Amino acid sequence: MNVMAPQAWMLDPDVETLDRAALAERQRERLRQTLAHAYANVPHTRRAFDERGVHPDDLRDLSDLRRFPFTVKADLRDNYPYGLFAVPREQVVRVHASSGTTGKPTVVGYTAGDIDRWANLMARAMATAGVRPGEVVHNAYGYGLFTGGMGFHYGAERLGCTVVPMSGGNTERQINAMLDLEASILCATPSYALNLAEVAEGMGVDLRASALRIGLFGAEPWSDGMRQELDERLGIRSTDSYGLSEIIGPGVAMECPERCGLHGWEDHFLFEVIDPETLEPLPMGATGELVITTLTKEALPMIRYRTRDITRLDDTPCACGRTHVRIMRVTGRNDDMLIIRGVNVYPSQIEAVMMGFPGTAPHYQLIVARQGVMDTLAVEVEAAPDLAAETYVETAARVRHHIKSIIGVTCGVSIVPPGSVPRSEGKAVRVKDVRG
Ligand code: DLL
Repeated sequence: MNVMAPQAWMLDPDVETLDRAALAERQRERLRQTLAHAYANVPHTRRAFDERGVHPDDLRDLSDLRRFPFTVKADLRDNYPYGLFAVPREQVVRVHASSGTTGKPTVVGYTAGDIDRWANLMARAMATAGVRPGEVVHNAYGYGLFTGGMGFHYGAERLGCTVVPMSGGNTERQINAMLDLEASILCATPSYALNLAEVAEGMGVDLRASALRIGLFGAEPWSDGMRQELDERLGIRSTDSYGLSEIIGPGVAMECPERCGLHGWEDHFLFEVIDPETLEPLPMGATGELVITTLTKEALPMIRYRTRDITRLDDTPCACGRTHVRIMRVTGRNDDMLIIRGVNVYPSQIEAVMMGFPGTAPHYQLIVARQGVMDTLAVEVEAAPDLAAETYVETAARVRHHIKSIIGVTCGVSIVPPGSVPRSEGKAVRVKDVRG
């Protein structure tokens, strides 16, 4: 095999380029410790293992993990708020929570050691995207219970950057801060980054001429078309960042400048892809649901957490020299999937085909309704500022035909005037469900 020499600057070169056999050995050791820790300290886990007839000592090889039970979001909800913590609450120095769309939020916790490891991982991830010590990082991820703000904040500080802790909202003020403080790095959801680009243009500010050079975007699905749009309008190179609160927050996986998938940090997490129907692990490269086991978490170890995110893994060498497996861009979640007249559709697929369509702007919303027993989909997409109102109907017909020919789904399309689709300040709400 042609082993590539490390070419990129790395924060932890020894770990980031560890050969895959050594990485697996490290995972095996840490997995055994994690299983023992969870079994000894989390009653839910002990019960789940006992019911399945497995014990942490049964894990001899990484492949034995498939015998252990999954953890799902409902387990967190049923044990709300602290029931899955593996350490006394007094040792938990921080909690975050994810809002979820229904019912109670899920609460996640960190020991001081967890926070320290998270900061290191975030620093590594940010360096992977190309951020260097000494840069000014404008952090527009929301601060608070959401993990995005504080995750990137701690990582940037650990890397040796100057952090501007903006959070979301107050968009004009953000533009001025970006210019005055000479930010070279922007951290935000892609939908909020687009909002920033638009507001800057409205203020007559050309961010392409500013110090900005890299965007660290994530927390929601986004298409390559959206990436191109952001790169051009902000004059940056944007990278994708993936994570989820239940596992740690951001910092689970990060794209390097090669932009061919996100390096998942295998010294801290173990990744599997399963068939969501049979729940059996799939071979490397197959598309399915991502399942993650934490290997170093103290407060909230997670065993085989079903993320619901659809993706595939790639363990072939990356030109950057990192050996950690790549998680391909997450295009959607099992539970976001719409079934329209028998065709499975993810909102991000619609974005991918509409982005850059002549006469339209990159702002859209999907409306799911019900007609009899069938779900119906309507797409509202904004007109480009220079599109004449008389041509809205004709443009809508062209968009409808384009979606039908590429995705195979029939949907109503309407072109709406510029500015009428709500703008995002964090994670965009793409789907309006009026099924009742
Ligand atoms: O969104 C953590 C995060 C913050 C990641 C900032 C990246 C940047 P949650 O709020 O728990 O945590 O939402 C997690 O968001 O299961 C995915 O469905 C989705 N998601 C996160 N990153 C991406 C991404 C944070 N890069 C859920 N692409 C996950 C697509 C993503 N979906």
